[in-house]
Amino acid sequence: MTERILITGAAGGVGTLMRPRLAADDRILRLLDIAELPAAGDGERVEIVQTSITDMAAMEQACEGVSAVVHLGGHSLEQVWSQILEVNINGTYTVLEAARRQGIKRVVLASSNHAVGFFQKAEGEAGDYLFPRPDTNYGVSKVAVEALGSLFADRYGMDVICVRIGSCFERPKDTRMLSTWLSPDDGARLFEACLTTPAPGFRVVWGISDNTRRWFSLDEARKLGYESKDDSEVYADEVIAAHGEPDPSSLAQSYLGGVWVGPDFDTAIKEAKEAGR
Ligand code: 15L
Repeated sequence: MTERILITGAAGGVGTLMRPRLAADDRILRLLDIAELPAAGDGERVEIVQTSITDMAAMEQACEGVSAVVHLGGHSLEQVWSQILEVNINGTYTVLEAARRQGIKRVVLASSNHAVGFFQKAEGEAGDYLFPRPDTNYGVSKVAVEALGSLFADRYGMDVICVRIGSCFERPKDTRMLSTWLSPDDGARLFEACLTTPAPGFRVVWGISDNTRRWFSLDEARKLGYESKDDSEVYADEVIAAHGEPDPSSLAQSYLGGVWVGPDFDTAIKEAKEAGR
């Protein structure tokens, strides 16, 4: 039987990387984004929906005939509070509620390392279910995303898996990413595990590759059946040649959230200055 998976934020960085990798013969990908998406390629089994994740009627329609949702939509970087509140927090509520109304049983939510960014690396390997310690408005939204997922799992018996993604790019871009990298192929393996593992209930797992320098636990992700096949170490020489040896005293190396814990990401103060307060 052909299944239909809805991917929100399909035009974004992770969505674009997942589009070819989550394709399967017995699957239609319904790709949703507020931005324009590339049309279906030759033989590609996709449906394109251009709408906002904050539009309940549109999301209910987008959830029709869908067996699971991979929710990647929302701002992927720090933003002013009003944007984070509307797009990331209200948007996630809307996706979950639309899914519930359409009887969808499984939702995979993109969370982030920035939900726990103020934890120091010196505190040891970051375990699964680390208590929230967000580093930014964006980080707070990811905590809220997880809380919403928990609510919908407990109250409505939905399976909701929150993936605290490290850094999902084609290749690690700096020395921090040698620790936080999730290769696109591993990302697809992890999302497949999230979609297929039997009756997970509510889970919070790290989304990273089995990097030699990784800071995060893979235990809970492995329990879902995820097996990483990649390691950022193959890029270590070229990354270090370009960026220098990692400096253990830098923000990038001492906090899980890296430079996001620093003053450049203090959005409230920036907003106040802009408003002349
Ligand atoms: C994230 O959550 C962001 O969406 C992404 O752009 C990266 O900055 C990543 O975290 C990271 O920490 O590397």
